[in-house]
Amino acid sequence: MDCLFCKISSGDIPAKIVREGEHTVAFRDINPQAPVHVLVIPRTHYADLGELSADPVVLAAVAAEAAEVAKAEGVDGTGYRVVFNTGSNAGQTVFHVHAHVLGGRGLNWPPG
Ligand code: IU
Repeated sequence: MDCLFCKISSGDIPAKIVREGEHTVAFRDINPQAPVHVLVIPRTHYADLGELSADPVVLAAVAAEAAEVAKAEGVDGTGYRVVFNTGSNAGQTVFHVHAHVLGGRGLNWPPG
């Protein structure tokens, strides 16, 4: 399968890796929308949150890793946002599920 995030996970395409675990890889977004903008992906390919939900172990690993990234990046105290854009209305552009971890500034609500 020709998937960019699978290639980042396997190391075939370089990325600014923040943390790696058994089930997940966390790397800096190439086009950051906040001072901290890290993507957490599962190593296994799932297209979106709906597919990932069928694997509760990996789903939990992605959620736990998002929290660990926030801690490691020093934004757990001030607050951060975890976003799964899912489908076209939400603006999902890469169909290997990823959690955006955003922080380091005030984040507006509701999002655009
Ligand atoms: P989205 O939720 O599917 O819209 O998010 C995809 C993100 O992947 C987006 O924020 C891009 O900047 C980011 N990204 C990346 O970090 N590296 C890449 O090579 C590509 C996209 I293509």
